[in-house]
Amino acid sequence: MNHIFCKQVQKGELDAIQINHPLFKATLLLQGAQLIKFCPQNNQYKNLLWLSNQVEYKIGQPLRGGIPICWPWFGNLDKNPKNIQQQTNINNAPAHGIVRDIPWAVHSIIESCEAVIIDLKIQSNDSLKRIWPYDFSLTARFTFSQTLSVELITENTGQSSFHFSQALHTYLPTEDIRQTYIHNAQQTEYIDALDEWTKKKQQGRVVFNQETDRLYFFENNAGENQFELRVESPNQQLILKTSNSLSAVIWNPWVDKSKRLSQFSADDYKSMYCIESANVMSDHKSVAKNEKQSIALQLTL
Ligand code: TA6
Repeated sequence: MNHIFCKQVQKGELDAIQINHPLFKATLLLQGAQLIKFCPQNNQYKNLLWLSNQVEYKIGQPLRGGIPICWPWFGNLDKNPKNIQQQTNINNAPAHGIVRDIPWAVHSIIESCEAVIIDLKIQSNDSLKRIWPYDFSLTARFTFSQTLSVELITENTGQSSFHFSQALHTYLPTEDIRQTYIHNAQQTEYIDALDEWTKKKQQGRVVFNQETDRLYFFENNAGENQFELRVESPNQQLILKTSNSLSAVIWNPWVDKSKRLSQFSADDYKSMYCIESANVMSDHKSVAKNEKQSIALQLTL
C-alpha cells in the first residue's frame, strides 16, 4: 500500500488500514469493513467511536465496538419481514447477517489534504450463495475529514430482485450513560424489542435508565428520506445524520445483558450506547436487478 496517509497494519489476526492524517487518525479493519477508530482533530484525536477494551482481533469473530455492518438482515433473521426470511433456508442464521466477520477487499483509496476516501468491497461468491442465494456487490465508502461519513451501497448484480434489512451498528462513547440524552425523537413511534416487540411512542428525549433495545421509525419529512439525531452527553454534543433511511435502533445492554455479552466488561454499559442507522422492518429495502440502494451516516461534533 503506497499512500501518504494510509498504511496496512496487522491488528491481532486481522488486516487493517491505519490512517494518519493531520485532520484525523483512523483504523479500519478489512474484516467486516469495520471501522474501529475515528479520532478527529476537533475531538483532540480521541476516538469518536466506542471500542471495547476486551476486544479480540480474531478471524471470523465479530468485534465489539466501532461500526459493525449488519447485512442483508438486521438482528435475528426470524424477526425480519417474511420476504427477507424466505430468501434463505439455513438453520441457525447468524445474527446481523453474513458480512461482518469475513474479509472485504480494498477497492480504492483517494487521499487529499482535506480528506481520505476509502472504498471496501465484497461480492457474492459460491460460499456466500450457499447461505444467501443472490448475486450482489456491496461497497462500504468511508469519507474521513473532521467529520465521518459512511455509506453502504448495495448493488444487485443478479437476475432476480431481493429484499434486505441493514444497519450501521454504531457504538458511541459517553462519560456517563445516565447523563446521555438523544434529542429529535420525541413523538416518534418505536418497537420495543424487550417488551414483546410492542409499538410505543417516544415521550420527550431518549434517556437511558434500563436495558434499551428499540427500533425507531421516523416520519419522512418533505420526502427527504433522512433524519437527524442530536446526542447530548457530558462534555460532548454529537449530530448523527442518516440518509436513505427512516429507521434507527437505539441500544444499551444495561446490567444483566452486559454479563452475557462477548468482549464486554460488566461496567461497560455505563460508557457506551448504540445508535444504529438502519433499514429495518417496514423500512427495509428491495432492489431489482442492476439496481443500487444505499444508506449513509454522517457523524459531526
Ligand atoms: O442492535 C441491538 C442488538 O440487536 C441487540 O439486541 C444486541 O444483541 C446487539 O445488537 C449486539 O448484537 P451482537 O450479535 O453483536 O452481540
